[in-house]
Amino acid sequence: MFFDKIKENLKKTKEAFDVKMSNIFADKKDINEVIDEIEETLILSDVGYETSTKICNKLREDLKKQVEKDEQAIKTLLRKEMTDILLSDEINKIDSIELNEPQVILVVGVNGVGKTTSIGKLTKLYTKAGKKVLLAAADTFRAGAIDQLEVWAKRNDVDICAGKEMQDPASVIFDATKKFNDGGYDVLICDTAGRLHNKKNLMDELEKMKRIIDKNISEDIHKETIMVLDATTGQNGAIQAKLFLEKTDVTGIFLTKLDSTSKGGVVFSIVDELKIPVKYIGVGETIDDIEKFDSKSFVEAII
Ligand SMILES: Nc1nc2c(ncn2[C@@H]2O[C@H](COP(=O)(O)OP(=O)(O)O)[C@@H](O)[C@H]2O)c(=O)[nH]1
Ligand SMILES: [Mg+2]
Repeated sequence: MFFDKIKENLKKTKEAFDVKMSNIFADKKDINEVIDEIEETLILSDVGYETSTKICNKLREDLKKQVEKDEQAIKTLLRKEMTDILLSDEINKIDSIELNEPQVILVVGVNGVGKTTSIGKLTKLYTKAGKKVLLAAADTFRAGAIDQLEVWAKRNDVDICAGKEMQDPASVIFDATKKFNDGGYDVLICDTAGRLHNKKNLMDELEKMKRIIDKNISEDIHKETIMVLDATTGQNGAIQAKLFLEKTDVTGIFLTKLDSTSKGGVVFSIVDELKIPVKYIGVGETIDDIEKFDSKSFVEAII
């Protein structure tokens, strides 16, 4: 079952909520005490202080209005409040990636978060949907990064525009946009470098790549900037994300490594604070370890 698979994939994240939640309800306590402990559990699961408080304040309000206050009733309300955080109006306004639209995707994020791997997974989704995909290896900072994307291109049997080590990444993007326009492709996915030690350069580089995409790719073609975040870094990842956001218009998040972290609660604070939707989650290292993010199933899988 799809749902069981999500649960299994999100095992660590689920445990972080589950075990603590059942302990809360194990001994009979005053309702306020229960909610205080839920709040603490949320904070410990990396939901973030402000977001946890927001969820629990709403929960208190909800509970005032209803008579049922047993474990099941509280959990149902909690699920609703947590789902609402992920589906707030502002987020709904942002379009989600449609597999059917022709599009150009710029993938950004710091080193090691899983950019290249996630591109490999996305490529499989698009090719499975019958789309012709082109990859651009614009992480020219190390030769290894280009080779790594080439391996994913081979695995997916798609074309790739690969630059040389230390080539200006913007020139790789330039070549890729040209090939995309001339070659009848549906989707172009661009890998980028993520070294943070030279932040200004990195941000300037990203801006330049975006300018080239905007200039060379027709307005009718959908453009996305996907920021990849590593869930195991919890609240630090959220801070990292803010740095990128100062400079780039990120349209969606790919949250990786949710299979191996108890800090999956970070999804809630990211969406609540940054107002950017999580579009995909990574739940392992292989090509099929990707899920399209769905707020309701996510919440139901962890609580
Ligand atoms: N467990 C797990 N590992 C992942 C996931 N996504 C990526 N990785 C691993 O994270 C490491 C860094 O990935 P890479 O794609 O090279 O990151 P990049 O530097 O951002 O391009 C690799 O060992 C990947 O296999 C995921 O969803 N789950
Ligand atoms: Mg990489």
